[in-house]
Amino acid sequence: MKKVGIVMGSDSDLPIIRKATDMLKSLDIPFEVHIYSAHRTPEEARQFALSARENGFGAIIAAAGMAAHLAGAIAANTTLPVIGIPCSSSNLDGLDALLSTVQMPTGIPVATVAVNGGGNAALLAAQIIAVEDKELAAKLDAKRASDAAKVLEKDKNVMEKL
Ligand code: RP5
Repeated sequence: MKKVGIVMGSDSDLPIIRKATDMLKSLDIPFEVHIYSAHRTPEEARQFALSARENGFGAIIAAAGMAAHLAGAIAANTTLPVIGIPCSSSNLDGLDALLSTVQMPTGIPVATVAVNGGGNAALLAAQIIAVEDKELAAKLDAKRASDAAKVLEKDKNVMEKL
């Protein structure tokens, strides 16, 4: 199976990344995590992106806050799908990172999830890898069904709480 590459701009982004790694672990998807910054270590971020396809990655998640250029900088150096997570690490609460991540120019796409959306970033990466992996696709279908069952269980019990 292809691996998911996860890059974060700083170790202060770890709580958001943990949501992604927990999700990938629950689906038995292999992943590799790095701290590379578009600004502080641009060359390492670039080399990671340039070699990602030959290193067995199928999708890359890039998480950064503030002037969040990491996902775009990674996407500029690979044609693998790149998923950006804007992190709310500043006093602008992630709006800065959201706009920096989502507003990519035509030609260099980044699939941007919600602010701090580590879980959905992992699920989107899983769905990309599942295009060529029927076993993983079946796991994703089963997860959707189980998530829906949990909501319906709560629906049954909600009146008792009120
Ligand atoms: C970004 O700046 C990082 O992704 C992080 O979200 C934010 C703050 O980084 P630190 O100053 O906490 O290292 O590059």
